Amino acid sequence: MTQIEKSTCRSCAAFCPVDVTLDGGRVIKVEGNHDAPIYKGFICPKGRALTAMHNNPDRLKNHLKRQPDGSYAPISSEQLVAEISEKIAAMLDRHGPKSVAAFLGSPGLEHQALGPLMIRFMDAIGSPYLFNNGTIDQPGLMMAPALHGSWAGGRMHPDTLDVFMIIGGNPVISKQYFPQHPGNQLKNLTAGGMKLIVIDPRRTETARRATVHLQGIPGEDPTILAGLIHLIIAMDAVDQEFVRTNTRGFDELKAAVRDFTPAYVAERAGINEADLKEAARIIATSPRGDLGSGTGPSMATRGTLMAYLLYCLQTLRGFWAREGDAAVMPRVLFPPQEFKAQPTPPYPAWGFGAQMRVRGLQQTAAGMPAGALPEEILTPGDGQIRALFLHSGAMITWPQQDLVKEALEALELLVVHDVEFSATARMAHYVIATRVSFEVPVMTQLNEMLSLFHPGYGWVEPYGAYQPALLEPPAGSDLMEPWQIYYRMAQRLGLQLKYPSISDLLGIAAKEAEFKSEAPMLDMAHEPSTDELYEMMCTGSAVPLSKIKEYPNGHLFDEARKTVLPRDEDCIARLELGNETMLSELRQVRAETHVEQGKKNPQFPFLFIPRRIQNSTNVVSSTDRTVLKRTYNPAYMNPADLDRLGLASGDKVEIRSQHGSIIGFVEAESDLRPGVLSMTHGFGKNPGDDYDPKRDGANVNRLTSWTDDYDPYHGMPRMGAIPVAVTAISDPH
Ligand SMILES: Nc1nc2c(c(=O)[nH]1)N[C@H]1C(S)=C(S)[C@@H](COP(=O)(O)OP(=O)(O)OC[C@H]3O[C@@H](n4cnc5c(=O)[nH]c(N)nc54)[C@H](O)[C@@H]3O)O[C@H]1N2
Ligand SMILES: Nc1nc2c(c(=O)[nH]1)N[C@H]1C(S)=C(S)[C@@H](COP(=O)(O)OP(=O)(O)OC[C@H]3O[C@@H](n4cnc5c(=O)[nH]c(N)nc54)[C@H](O)[C@@H]3O)O[C@H]1N2
Ligand code: SF4
Ligand SMILES: [Mo]
Repeated sequence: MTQIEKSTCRSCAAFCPVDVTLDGGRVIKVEGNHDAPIYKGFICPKGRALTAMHNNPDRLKNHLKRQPDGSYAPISSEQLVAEISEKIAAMLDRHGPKSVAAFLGSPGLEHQALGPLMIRFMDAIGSPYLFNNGTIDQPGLMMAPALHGSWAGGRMHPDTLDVFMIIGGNPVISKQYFPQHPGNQLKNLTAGGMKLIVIDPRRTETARRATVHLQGIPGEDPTILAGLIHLIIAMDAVDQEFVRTNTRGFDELKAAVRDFTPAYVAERAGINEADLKEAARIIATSPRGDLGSGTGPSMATRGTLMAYLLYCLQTLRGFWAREGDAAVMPRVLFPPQEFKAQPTPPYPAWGFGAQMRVRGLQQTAAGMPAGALPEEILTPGDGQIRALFLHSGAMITWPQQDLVKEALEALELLVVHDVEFSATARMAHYVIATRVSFEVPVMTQLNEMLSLFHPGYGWVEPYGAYQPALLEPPAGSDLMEPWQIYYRMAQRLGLQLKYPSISDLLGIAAKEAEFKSEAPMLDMAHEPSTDELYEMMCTGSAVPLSKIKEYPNGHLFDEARKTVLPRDEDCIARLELGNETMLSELRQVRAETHVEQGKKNPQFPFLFIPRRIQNSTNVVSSTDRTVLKRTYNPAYMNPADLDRLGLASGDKVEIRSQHGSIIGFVEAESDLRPGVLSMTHGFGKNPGDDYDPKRDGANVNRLTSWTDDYDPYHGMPRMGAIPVAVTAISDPH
């Protein structure tokens, strides 16, 4: 007997509603849910691949423990918890709380109780070493509001925009911005008159819809943004009233962009001056707009400056929601919040919280610097990290794979949770086998939280959804949900945990304060269910979780809608246009030559840039492989460059940076700017493992280094605009 149940795909943060066809407890089909609001039934191939995920023959059904000879043997849940707890207790005793670290990667999306329990556990042992992907992703977007301040009224509603500009993001593929069926949303918005400006070295799926596409040199994003700000000021298009009432530092900003003339910017960034002016004209003449950014410019270094300038440009045009506007992203599963047409003042971006021993890095508004983690593990002495709870595909997704391997090997205890024996799981002392999507209840709170830190996530409208777990894990399996390790360790160590709360996941002082309430204590005698934890996490939410549960298709909750209120009479907060650290970095940009910034030289004549692909999210799992078009990640290059090198699509090449090299297969892509090589991450294997580049693809993180041009505050290294050389490899046949 087949039945159709409602659920949500968690394979990326778009959280598409799905119809799951079950046959006797087995998933046989996953389709888009056409009864759900906003999404129009959309799912991508990864959503359909959830069938394969649930029937994955390689799935881990038992926890694993590494044996002295390096092999792995099954271990029961009880034994696993006992052994890990014992080791942690001894370590805390001997080396103190800083010896234990935890890292939360994207699997936190699939397991929403994981992050909150992890925070509470780390809190209880007193370790500040709680890391997440934020500092190898788009940390600038968390630093910028700290440096500039943010707008308590939120952004303008997409349906009301005259212009949307995206710099180095590709929503059609990534769903970052317009997450609910982005292709369709962008089509409708542009058909309705919204102008789209795209800044990207590649003519992307998104750029095809653009009115203006600036196909600039990778890494020149601060230059282009400074040029746009220069033009907006020169065109007298600054929203004077808005700037007078709400900002300070205009004159400093104006002076800092003075020499970013259109001619200079066009020449340096490799774009057409007329196109730059047209982009500025559209922004200048649009009454309503919004500006977004993606991973491209973030990875090209200077991501914080890029994000800061983007905020400044947005503020100069007054592109923030005004009194009386419908507030976007009103709270649904968080306590209600008022939106006001006034600034939220800047707050510290760095200079607070835990200090690391590596390269002077410290806690920031974007979280603890993940960039210091491997070295912190490898540096002997007081404060050395000896145990790591790792919830990510670090062996593939972290920069400088060889150093990551060395660091993970140096740990006394590495605990990884996974659904298969992945590259990262292969490094662990203990692998916690866990439930997969439909075996876990799902709700929309985490994505709502993401929208507080990154405007490209969450729901513009008050959408909320919850669906229960649909399935039991396979018979005979012994699994844990990843949060359970923290609860059970706490039990064994006699620690009292507080109620789980997701809001301090990123450890950001100012944002945290917003939600800080007296957290009650968890019952440490009776382990809660995941559903009970969700209830706790939603305490005081604008819409009670019980109400959300009445709508299996998800729902727009009109009662959660908010209108932007007038400015408080006593509000004196101002947005900062003249942050001295940012403007001095901008002056430094202006003082250098483009060649210095890109570090391009005759030995490394191409710039390597990141991109994402539709059919996998970050690490390519065996489930993703069922929908991948190719088994490897092609090295896309402009056909003219291939001609010059005497290469044709499919040819095998060595791609070399100053840090390492990979084997790739080139592919002609005329949409790519000449001089640029574009390749996705997530592929490859561990050093030393049986490896075939055509079958497994290449780990592009062998081209990166943690210390290459790293941000002095959050530590994110260069992961894009990497100078590389490309040379043909002729295989003997
Ligand atoms: N299908 C799919 N969706 C995903 C993911 C995935 O792996 N697959 N990953 C998820 C994650 S973790 C994230 S963070 C988001 C990211 O979301 P996005 O940032 O939108 O991701 P990309 O699609 O890689 O878009 C980055 C764009 O930047 C361009 N670019 C590269 N270098 C530069 C540069 O120096 N300057 C400029 N201006 N542009 C540049 C690239 O050509 C590319 O088009 O996507 C999420 N969604
Ligand atoms: N060179 C380069 N490196 C990058 C990026 C880039 O663009 N270029 N992007 C960066 C960005 S933006 C991000 S966010 C990070 C992402 O980095 P990660 O967070 O590491 O990426 P994911 O692929 O989402 O993580 C999936 C990993 O978790 C394992 N896993 C563990 N538990 C579960 C589970 O319960 N369910 C599932 N489905 N899998 C589980 C999977 O086997 C896989 O190894 O990578 C970063 N690294
Ligand atoms: S876009 Fe694809 S992977 Fe992301 S939630 Fe939707 S169906 Fe899942
Ligand atoms: Mo990401």
